[in-house]
Amino acid sequence: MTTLCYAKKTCSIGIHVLLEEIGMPYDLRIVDFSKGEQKTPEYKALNPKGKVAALVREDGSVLTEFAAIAIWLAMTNPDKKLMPTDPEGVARTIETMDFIIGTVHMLSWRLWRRPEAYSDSPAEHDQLRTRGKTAMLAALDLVDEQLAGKDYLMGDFSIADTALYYNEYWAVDVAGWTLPPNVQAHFERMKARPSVQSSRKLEGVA
Ligand SMILES: N[C@@H](CCC(=O)N[C@@H](CS)C(=O)NCC(=O)O)C(=O)O
Repeated sequence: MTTLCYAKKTCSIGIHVLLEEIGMPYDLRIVDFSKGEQKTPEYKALNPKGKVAALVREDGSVLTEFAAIAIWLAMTNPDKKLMPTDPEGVARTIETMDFIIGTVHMLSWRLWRRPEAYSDSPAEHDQLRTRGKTAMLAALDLVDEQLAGKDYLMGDFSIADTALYYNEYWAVDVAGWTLPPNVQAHFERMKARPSVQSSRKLEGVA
C-alpha cells in the first residue's frame, strides 16, 4: 500500500491532506523527529535526504519533494481534479507551489524555526528568527494578493492550496502570528474541509 513518511508539524501534513482529499487507502509511517528518526540509517536507506515527506508507492519506489509528490498524486488521480490540466494552468500551479515551498517555507519559515542551521552563535539566533518571520510575512503578502477575489489559489481547490495550508498552520498554530486577510480567509476555508480536519486531528489541534 502507498505509505506516507510523515512527521508532526512538518510540511508532510500537506501531503497527508492530499491523500485524504483523494480518499485512497494509505498507511502513515510516523518519523519521530524528537528521537532523530529522520537521520537514522534505517530511514536514510529509504530517503537518503533524511527528510519528510517521502511517499513509498505501491511498487516500492520512493518519491520525495513536496511538489513532485503532489503533482504525481494529482496526475495519477485525475478524477479528483487536484490541479489544472491546460499548459497555462499547470505552469501557474507549479509557479505558485515553487514560491510557497521555496520562499515561504524554505527561505523564510526555516530561518525562524531552525536558526541554528544558519549560525553556530546563539547570540545571532534572535536576529535570524526575526528575519525569518519578516521574510515569511512579506512572502505571504504576495500570496494574499494572488488570493484576492478567489477562494483558492488556482480558483478551484488544488495541490497548491495544501502547500499553502501547511505554512498557514505553522504561522498560526505553531508561531501564533496574524496572517494577511485573504490568507487568513483561505486558512479558514481549508479548515472547513474534512481532509484538513483529519490532519488537524492527527496534529492534535482544534
Ligand atoms: N524541499 C523539501 C523540503 C523537505 C523538508 O525540509 N522537510 C523537513 C520538514 S518540513 C524535514 O524533513 N526536515 C528534517 C530535519 O529537519 O531534520 C520538500 O519540498 O519536500
